[in-house]
Amino acid sequence: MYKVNMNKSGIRLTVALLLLSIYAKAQSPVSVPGNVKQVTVSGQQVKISTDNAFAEITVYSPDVVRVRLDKKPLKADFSYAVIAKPASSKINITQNAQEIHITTDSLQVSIGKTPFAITFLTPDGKVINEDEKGLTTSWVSDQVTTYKKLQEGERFVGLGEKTGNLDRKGEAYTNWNSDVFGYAVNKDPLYTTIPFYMGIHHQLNYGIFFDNSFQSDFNFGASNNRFSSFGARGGEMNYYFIYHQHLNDIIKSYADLTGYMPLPPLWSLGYQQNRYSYYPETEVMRIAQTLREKKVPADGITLDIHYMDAYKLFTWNKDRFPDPATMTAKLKAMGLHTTVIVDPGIKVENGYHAYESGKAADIFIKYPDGQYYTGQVWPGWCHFPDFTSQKGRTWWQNELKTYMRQGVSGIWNDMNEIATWGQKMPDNVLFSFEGHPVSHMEAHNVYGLTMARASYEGARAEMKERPFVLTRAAYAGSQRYAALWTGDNRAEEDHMLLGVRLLSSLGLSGYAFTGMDAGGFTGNATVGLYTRWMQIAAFIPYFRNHTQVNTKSAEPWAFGEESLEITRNYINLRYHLLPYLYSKMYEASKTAMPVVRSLAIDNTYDPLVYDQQYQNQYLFGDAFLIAPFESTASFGKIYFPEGKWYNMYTDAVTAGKKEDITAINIKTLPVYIKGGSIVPMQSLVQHTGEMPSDTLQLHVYQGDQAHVFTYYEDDGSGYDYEKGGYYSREISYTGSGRKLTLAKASGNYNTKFHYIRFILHGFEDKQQLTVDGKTIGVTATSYSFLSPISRFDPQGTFVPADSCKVQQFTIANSNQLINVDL
Ligand code: NBV
Repeated sequence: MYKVNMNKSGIRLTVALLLLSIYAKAQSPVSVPGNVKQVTVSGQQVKISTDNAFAEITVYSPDVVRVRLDKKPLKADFSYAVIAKPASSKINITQNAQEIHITTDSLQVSIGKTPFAITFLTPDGKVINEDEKGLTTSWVSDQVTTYKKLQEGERFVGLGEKTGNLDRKGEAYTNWNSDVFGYAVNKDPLYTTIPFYMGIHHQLNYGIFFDNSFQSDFNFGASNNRFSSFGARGGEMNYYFIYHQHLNDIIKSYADLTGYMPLPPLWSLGYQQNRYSYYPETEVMRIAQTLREKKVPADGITLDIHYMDAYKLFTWNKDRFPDPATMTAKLKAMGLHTTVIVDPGIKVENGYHAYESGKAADIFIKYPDGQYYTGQVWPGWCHFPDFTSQKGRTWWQNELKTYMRQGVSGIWNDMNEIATWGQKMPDNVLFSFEGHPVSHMEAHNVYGLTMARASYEGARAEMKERPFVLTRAAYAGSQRYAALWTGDNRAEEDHMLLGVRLLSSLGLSGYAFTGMDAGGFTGNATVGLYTRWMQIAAFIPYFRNHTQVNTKSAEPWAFGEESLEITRNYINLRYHLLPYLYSKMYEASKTAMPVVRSLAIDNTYDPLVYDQQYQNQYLFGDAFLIAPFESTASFGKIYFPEGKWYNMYTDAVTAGKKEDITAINIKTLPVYIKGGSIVPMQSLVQHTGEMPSDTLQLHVYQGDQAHVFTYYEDDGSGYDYEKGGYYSREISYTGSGRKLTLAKASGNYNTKFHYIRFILHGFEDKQQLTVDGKTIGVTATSYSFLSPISRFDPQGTFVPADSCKVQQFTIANSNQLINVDL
């Protein structure tokens, strides 16, 4: 206790200041949490009340900590994105007058008490991420934002399908799923909301997933040098902080929270032919036959809105498609799967069965006064199913049945932002949110996710095989249900390159099964652009060619013979690569490692990877370095990150950490293969239902670094793999140790490959080598990834494609441990 000595005027001054501060506080349009008043620790959770807020800090795992904060007591927990629960972890929580301290095996959290502010630190005390002092988290009306100190040299990657650079430093973004027909290359927002990004500074990496479905805003030091921030126009501050040393582990932790993609059916990794729209049936069959006649391998044909009767969902236009079941069966017999587009708008029309059954089941979204919301889209005035209720999803499944029974294999969810002719949908429309009604403001960004969920769960329940589900709108977690494509791009060179960056950012944000409209949706591609785009798309998981109504034909044969030959070459290569791609998709379904893999994942601290002249480069899986350039470029500058890189066509080697200029021609996309890589390939097939030869070609690239490739195979269509019906084996290469080991195969599926042909790149010439202690003869031959392109050589002579000098040998596949001394 101490005594305060104050005269009267002093007391008056103090009172005046106090009143002023109370007044100022009452008047401030910005409120902050203030000082910590009460702390309750229970298990892995700390509950805190401050002067103006309520907080909850929960340890989800040693590397993941969740922060919730609101002006009101926190509501019951609910999320469409997060499926994880906190895992019991070894932690220690202490507190003193200044701070509350949480320690896990991987990180420390320090929560300052005066005022409330959070700092995340490494176990040895380095600051990974901290609230910007003085700003921390604050509210302006209902809008809540958390401000983080901008660290020196900090970079930001991720945030899903966002335009701009790979490094998002200096940019700001908004999340509000939007229908953006023919969007500009710098447009924001686009169709999806994936509020997850990673920060990189001082060799430290962290992830922040801000799980709030209201319209949200991110600022990565855009026109400010003080903070990065994330906030939303309603709801609570609710974010997950993830810390790992490597980006791939951060992405995996994010997927542990929000889920992994299901293993897609093999056919969906084949080439898929789209157009807005193929009709009538004879046209669909003509396309199918031409694919086969022209020997363009393909696995899918997609029907856009004109298959319906007056755009009414769950109907067929009987003049155009008199017998859909027979047509899908004929297509299937040709090795082609049918995907149909579905839009959420259900036409308001008495007697139309989906309208009537929707009303009877009471599944359409309503205004607060109980009247159905009516918005305009393709069929005219429509009601929209509420996919945020089980009732709505069950109704959808019931309607979807018709398609499944008619032999449809894929469901393409379009316009699910919700798009209502580009108009703003009213904020006061209500959604169930699984029985806790919310307004459109909170439901908008998850509508696409819930529709994708309804389609996936509905189709899966009605089919024996795995469905292919595609979505345009999405929220974090949509990867559990659907592949995603980047909507209505333009047939322009910069759009092709933007598309690559969108997919690479989606990959950094836990979305591995992605694609774009190769060739461009709006407008007409030049021959060069189309050809280059199809080459790139051959190295993208969802390989789709699509174009807008009233544009020129855009099938591979529509751009002349030379383009056809080049495009076919790359589609062929894609089919050769299916064992590699399927293994990588399997890996993505288990680890969330993207297949369009940003160079930032493996070379996080290499500044050149973020350089704008190299930021379009990516790895396809872990082996192929793709360098996309405009079709008009005759020279290109490429950055080779650390490692040893083989030109895919010639095997010429470039050392890593090097910038290089290369001549480019339209016949070949610049592709390089990393030393140490293992690439399983198969013989050419016209579709995935066709049996390749029984020899697996195993390409091995000499390199100094050790590498493990997990080979994965199953029936490609059903769910037996979940019960052991798969064939998997680890193939390890020791790098400088020069040993290659194929582990004993696991699973009880019989591989279709009875022989393995080893194709060795970059190894010294040997006539023989040792396999399992026995000597085996090796043949020096040449190998070419593409077939020769001949007809268009100016002299009219046959020009063989570049070929690699390789060494080959073949052995019977024993499925037992195989040791090769290279
Ligand atoms: O259904 C028509 C199109 C579709 O082809 C496209 O892929 C979607 O992104 N859809 C949008 C409706 C509006 C097109 C102007």
